[in-house]
Amino acid sequence: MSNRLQSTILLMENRKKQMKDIPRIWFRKKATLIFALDIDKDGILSYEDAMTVVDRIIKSANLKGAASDNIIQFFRKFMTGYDQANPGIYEKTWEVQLLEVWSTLNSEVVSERLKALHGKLFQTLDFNSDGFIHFSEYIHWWKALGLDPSLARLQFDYMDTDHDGRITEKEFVDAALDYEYNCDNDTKNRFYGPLVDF
Ligand SMILES: [Ca+2]
Ligand SMILES: [Ca+2]
Ligand SMILES: [Ca+2]
Repeated sequence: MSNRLQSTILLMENRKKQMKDIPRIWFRKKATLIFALDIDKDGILSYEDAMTVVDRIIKSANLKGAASDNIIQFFRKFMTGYDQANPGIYEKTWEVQLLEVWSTLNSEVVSERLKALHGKLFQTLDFNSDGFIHFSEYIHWWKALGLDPSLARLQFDYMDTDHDGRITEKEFVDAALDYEYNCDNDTKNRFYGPLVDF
């Protein structure tokens, strides 16, 4: 057996073992996230996918000026930043992307970055910058991901922990971080829609 083949087999076995270590619920949540954002369903979360989401939001919410610029800037910066931090990540399959995310999840840098990232996402989805995401704003994000609009209210109410009918930045970021970290099998968090099963 050639050395190259041997190391490929080793790598695949390693990967299989690593996959087994990941809690199934976490795996399902992240797979759901990737499937939702992988707009062209080619198995790879790419820059083009992200830009399609942006385009859909701008069109459906009829965003103009600063609101439209903010969302373009956010996704552009996020996708290029992610690519710089993980060179070649977009050429990798979602399974490999997931393993990489899992292996870095517990670092403090990553959790701070996730917090900041979702804070910014909140700000871009708060189209009128009044400090709250109202349901009328939220629905555009949900629809842009190609999710069933009739399920949007469930997730909105889940995030709205003080039940005042609007989402603050803290409520949004808490829900996003819960989605990243909580491995409770009964979680009701559907940040990226109904969980995929496989
Ligand atoms: Ca894709
Ligand atoms: Ca708002
Ligand atoms: Ca609230």
